[in-house]
Amino acid sequence: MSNLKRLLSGVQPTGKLHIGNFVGALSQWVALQDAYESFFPVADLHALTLPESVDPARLRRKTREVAALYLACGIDPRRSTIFVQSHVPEVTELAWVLTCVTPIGWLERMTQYKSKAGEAGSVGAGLLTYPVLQTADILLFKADVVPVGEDQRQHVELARDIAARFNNLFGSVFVQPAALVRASGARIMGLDDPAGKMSKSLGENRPGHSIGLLDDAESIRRTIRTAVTDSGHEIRVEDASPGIRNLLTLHAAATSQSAEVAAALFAGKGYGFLKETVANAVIEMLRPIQERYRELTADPEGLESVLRSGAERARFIARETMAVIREATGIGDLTERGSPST
Ligand code: AQP
Repeated sequence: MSNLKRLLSGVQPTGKLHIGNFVGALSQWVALQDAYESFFPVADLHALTLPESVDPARLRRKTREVAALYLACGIDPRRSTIFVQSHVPEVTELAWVLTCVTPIGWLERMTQYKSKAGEAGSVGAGLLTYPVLQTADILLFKADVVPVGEDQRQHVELARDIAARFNNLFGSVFVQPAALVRASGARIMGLDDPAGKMSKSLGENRPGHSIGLLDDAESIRRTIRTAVTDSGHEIRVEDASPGIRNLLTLHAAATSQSAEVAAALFAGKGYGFLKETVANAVIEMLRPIQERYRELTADPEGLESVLRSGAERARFIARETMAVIREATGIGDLTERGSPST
C-alpha cells in the first residue's frame, strides 16, 4: 500500500491514437507516474458506445495496440498499473450503482454527448451514460487526479458531482477527483481544420487530419506540409491564426521549448520553414516511441503478462472499494447489521 495520492487516466481503443492524445494525455502520465500511484486502463468498454462501428477482432487488436503504446510512450509497469478495463468487472458493477444516483439532466448537458449524438442521429443509451462509466473508473480506484486533455475536463467535473451525490446519499465513501489539464497543448487541433480538435475517429477517415503515433516520417511530413494555415506568408507569433498557433503548440510540445524561444526562432519566418521545423521535431519525438513499440509487438507474451498482472493489482483495489459500496448501499451480503429498521 502506497502513501502517494492516486492518479487514473485512460484511452479508448478506437480510431488512430494521435499526437493530441500524446501531448494532452500520455506525455503527462509519463511525467507524473512517479509522483502518484498511477492506474492506466485501456478503456475497451467505452469503445462499445457506438456499437455500429465495433468489429470484435479489430477491438481486440486495438486494445493490444493501445496497451503497447502506453508502454512505448514510457509508462513503466513496475511503477504503474496498466490493465484492460473489461478485465476488472467491478467497473461495470460500480457503473450501475453510479448510474442510479446520476440525474439524467447532468448527462444530457455533456457537450461530447450532444455533439456525438447530433452526428450519429439515433444512439444507444451507452453514449449518454459513457461519462458514468468513466466516473466508475475514477472512483473505483479513489483517484485524486485525472490528467486529461481539455475536452475531458467536463467529464471529470461530472465525476466530482457524482461522487458528492453518492456521498450525500450513502455516506462519505469517495474522494473528489480533480482534472489535471496542462497549460499548453491540452487541445491539439485538427491539421486539416484548426477549428476542431484532433480526433481519433476523424484521423482514421480523413487523410491530413491527424498525426498518428505510428505514422512514418514521410506521412508526417506530408500531413504537416498540407496543414491548413491562412493566406499570410510570414509568421506573427503574437497574432497567429488558429492553424499557425496549432503548429507552434506542436513545436513547443515536441521540443519542450518555451514561447520566448519559439518567438525568436519563428518570428518573421515563412510558413514553409515553420512546417519543416515542426515536422522534424515531431518525427524526432516519435522515433523512440515507434522503436520501442516495434520491440514490444515482437513480444506479445510480454505484453499479455503486463496486462495480466495489471488486472490482478487493479482488481485487488477494486474489490476493496466494492465491498465498501455494497455495505453502504445494501446490495451483496444479506447478513443483518444491528437491529432491523422495520
Ligand atoms: N486533440 C486533443 N488534444 C489534446 N488532448 C486530447 N485528447 C483527445 N484528443 C485530444 C485526450 O486524450 C485522452 C484520450 O481520449 P479519448 O480516448 O477520448 O480519445 P479522443 O481522441 O478524444 O477520441 P474519441 O473519444 O474516440 O473521440 P473522437 O471520436 O472525437 O476521436 C483524453 O485525456 C483526452 O482528453
